[in-house]
Amino acid sequence: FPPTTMQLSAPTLFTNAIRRRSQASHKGTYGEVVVLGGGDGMTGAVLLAARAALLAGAGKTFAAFVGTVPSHDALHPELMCRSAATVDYGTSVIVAGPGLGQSDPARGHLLQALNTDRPLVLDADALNLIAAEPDLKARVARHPAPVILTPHPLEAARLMGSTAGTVQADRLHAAMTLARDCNAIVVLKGSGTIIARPDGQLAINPTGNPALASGGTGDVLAGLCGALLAQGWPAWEAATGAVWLHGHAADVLVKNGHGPVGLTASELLLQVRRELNRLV
Ligand code: NPW
Ligand code: AMP
Ligand code: MG
Repeated sequence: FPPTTMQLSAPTLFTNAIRRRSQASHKGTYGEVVVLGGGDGMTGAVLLAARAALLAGAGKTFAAFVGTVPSHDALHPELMCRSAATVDYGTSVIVAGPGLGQSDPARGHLLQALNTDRPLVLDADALNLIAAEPDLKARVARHPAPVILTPHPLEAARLMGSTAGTVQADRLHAAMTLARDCNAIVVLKGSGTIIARPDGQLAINPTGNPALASGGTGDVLAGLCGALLAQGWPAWEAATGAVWLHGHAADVLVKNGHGPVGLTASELLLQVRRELNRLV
């Protein structure tokens, strides 16, 4: 490893960001998250990310839909479902991309999010849209607030004009290059997720297992990053903390017989809540 690489073997890289809840705190203390996504046919992705943000402690969580807006989330009516056309980003952390799709309206709503001064977590189709337009990538690099990108290897390859095979052949190099080019924290997902900073600092996450190889787990990670940012965690701590907790929750679930076969993203976000509460 280059000298700046750290193993995230214990949650020490982010424990300084963990705060006990003060007795007099209220929902305003814990921030707001807006998850932008939910194109038709992918309502689940935005709900999973928003539920993850809710269960990881965000004070208020909105799910903003590019497609048809459900009246509410029957499992979590705490979530506020809005049309992407009317959502107010105000003082929120924005998690853009889960199930967003790559339609013209999706691109327009992403642009609106990029034009705010809010912290951003960009995942899935937000990354794919940015990969298709150099101007959008340049906007990300100029964003006035922290940005966390959470690509899987194919999304990283699209951003770099490369292939997933090339990214996987030198994951440290790919994560470091993307972090520098996008001036953002990059979470290059997959076994041994790498978290890279624009200044060259790298961390390798040892938690997680193949139970995570199922649809929706990445959406949970994006929502979790957003919730930690909303609660005031600095971006590096939010990214490393989210990745460690997400993998650790999956490890505990497998140990208890809920995987590796058939673990769902919905079960994962419940376990993430338990593991986060063990740390606070
Ligand atoms: P392969 O198969 O090896 O060639 P896509 P997506 C590769 C939403 N979702 N190591 C792999 O390629 C998302 O939020 C909605 C190596 C894989 O087939 C997005 O908006 C859900 N390769 C949208 O769907 C639940 C890896 O990438 C390909 C890799 C599309 O996102 C599901 C897939 O990438 C989903 O979250 C690894 N570790 N990981 C819902 N319930 O609504 C991935 N690959 O084509 O970008 O599609 O990731 O499914
Ligand atoms: P996505 O591809 O966006 O759904 O994200 C999948 C999530 O599961 C990411 O956090 C990956 O790091 C994680 N994941 C998938 N497969 C594995 C694996 N074999 N070992 C550890 N983590 C994995
Ligand atoms: Mg994904």
